[in-house]
Amino acid sequence: MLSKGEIPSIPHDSTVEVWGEIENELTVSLDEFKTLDSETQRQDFHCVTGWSRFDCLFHGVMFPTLAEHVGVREEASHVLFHAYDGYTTDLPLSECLFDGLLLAWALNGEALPAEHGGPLRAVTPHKYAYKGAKWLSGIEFTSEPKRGYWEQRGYSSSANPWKEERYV
Ligand SMILES: Nc1nc2c(c(=O)[nH]1)N[C@H]1C(S)=C(S)[C@@H](COP(=O)(O)O)O[C@H]1N2
Ligand SMILES: [Mo]
Repeated sequence: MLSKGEIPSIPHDSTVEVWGEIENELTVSLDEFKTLDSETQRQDFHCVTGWSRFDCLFHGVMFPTLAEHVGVREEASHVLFHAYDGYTTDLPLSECLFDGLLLAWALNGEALPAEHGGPLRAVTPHKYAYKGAKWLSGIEFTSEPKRGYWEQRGYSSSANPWKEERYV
């Protein structure tokens, strides 16, 4: 799977809403993301249908950095990522508190191309790639699991590629 539909048109000044079981609900612009600590990581990318892409240089904010910035509450146990094409995908919070989960705006030294989820996407090298929402519009912290787009259609919530967790 690549995308469930067309590349959505995203306003130039688009923002990401961060809400739910956190102390500071925020609306974050790309420029504001860029003021947080960020890093470049060399990552591989595994689609659940079998293809992989190796050695992608992604640059962005590590999820734990954002989690600290917004002050995650004890009640939070899961995260639902929302995207501008209506896509959603969920993960347990414990699986998000991982330095490899980047909220990325650059790929191989260039602004992230729209087809790969620009201006901002999540990348999840420890998970199948459907966990990495392109065209990110929101990050919701919840106290219970809420299923995402593919997860509602039978794909695994944990999606560990090393264990080949594809389906429920
Ligand atoms: N918003 C959104 N994110 C998405 C998808 C999608 O349809 N919409 N598809 C997922 C799937 S199944 C894969 S394999 C990767 C593909 O990323 P790429 O287009 O950069 O290769 O994006 C993931 N993120
Ligand atoms: Mo995929």
